[in-house]
Amino acid sequence: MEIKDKIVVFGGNGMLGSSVVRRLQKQGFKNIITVSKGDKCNLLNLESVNDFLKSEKPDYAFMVAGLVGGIQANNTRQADFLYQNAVMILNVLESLKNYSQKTKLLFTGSTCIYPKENPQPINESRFMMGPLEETNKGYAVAKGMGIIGCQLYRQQYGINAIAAMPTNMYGPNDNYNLETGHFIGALVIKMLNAKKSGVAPTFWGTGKPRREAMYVDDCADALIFLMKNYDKPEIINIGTGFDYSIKEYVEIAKGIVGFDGEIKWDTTKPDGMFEKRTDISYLLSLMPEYKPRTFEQGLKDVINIDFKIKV
Ligand code: GFB
Repeated sequence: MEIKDKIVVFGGNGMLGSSVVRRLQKQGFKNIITVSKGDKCNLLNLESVNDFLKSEKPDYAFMVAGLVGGIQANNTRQADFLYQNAVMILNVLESLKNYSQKTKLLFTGSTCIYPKENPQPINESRFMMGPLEETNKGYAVAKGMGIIGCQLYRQQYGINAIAAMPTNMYGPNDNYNLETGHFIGALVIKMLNAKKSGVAPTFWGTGKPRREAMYVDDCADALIFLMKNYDKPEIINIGTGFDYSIKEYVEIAKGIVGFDGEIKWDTTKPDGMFEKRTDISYLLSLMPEYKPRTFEQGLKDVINIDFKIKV
C-alpha cells in the first residue's frame, strides 16, 4: 500500500469505519473516500455501486458497511439484517468484478457467524461447522454468505478479496442507543447514569454469558495490517483472546466509574451465545506485534473520548 493509493471505506461513518479512516490518516494516507448511508453511493442498489466503482476504481476498499446492532436489534429485525447485509456485499463483489477488478477488497465478517457451540477458543476452522445462534441467524447467514462470496469471486474472477472475523467491539463513535446497541456501549451509558443518579441500572439476561470486548482502534490497526500483508482466501480472526462474563464486565465498570450501588437483571431478555472467545493464533503468527489493549484501559479511553470524563 502506497501513501498515494486511493482507498475507499464503505461504512466510513460507523464505529469501525471511522476508526479505519482515523488509523489510516495516522499512518499518512490521504487519498481516502468514505461512503456512508445516503451519500455517494447506495450499497443496496447495484447500479449505484457500479457507477461509483466505475468512476473511482480504488486501489483498496474496506467493506465495513452493514446493518449492525446488538442482540435485541438482531433478534427483532432478522429479515432486515439478512437482506441488507447480504445484498450490500454481493453488490460490492459483483460491481468490482464488472468495473474494478484490480481493487483489493477487505470484508469484515463477525465471530457471531460461528456455530452456537464451539470448543473455546474458536478457531477459524469452525466456520460453517454447526447450527447458528437463533438471536442473530439473519445477520450470521448474510455475513457468512459474504465470506463465501469473497472466496468465490476470488476463485472465478481473480478478485483479491480477503475476509476477517472481528469479535465484539466498542470504542469511540459507538451506537449508544440502549435498545439497538451492543452491550459495552450500553454498559457505559448505564453506569454513567447510575453514578449520576444513584438509581440501580438494569442489565439484560442472566449475566452469565462470556464475551470478548475489543477496542475498535485495535481492530482497525489489524485490518489495515491485513490489507497490506494478507492475500489468502482463508478467514482470519481478530479478537483479544481474553473474555469476561457479562457480570464481570459490570463489576469492572462499577470500579472504574465509581458506582457501588445495586445492579438489577432483566432475565426476560435473551442471553444469546454462551461464549465466543476467539483463537487469535493465526493473526499473531502474521502480526506478532498485535497487542489489543486491556478492557480496563479501553473503557477509560472511550469514556474519556466520547463523554469527556476522566476516570
Ligand atoms: O453485545 P450484545 O448486544 O450482542 O450482547 P451479542 C451481549 C450480551 O450482553 C448478551 C448482555 O448476553 C446480553 O444479554 N447484556 C446485558 C446486554 N445487558 C445488556 C444491555 O443493556 N444491552 C445489550 N445489548 N446487551 C451480537 C450479535 O451478539 O454480537 C450481532 O447479535 C453481532 O450479530 C455482535 O455479531 C458482535 O454478543 O450477544
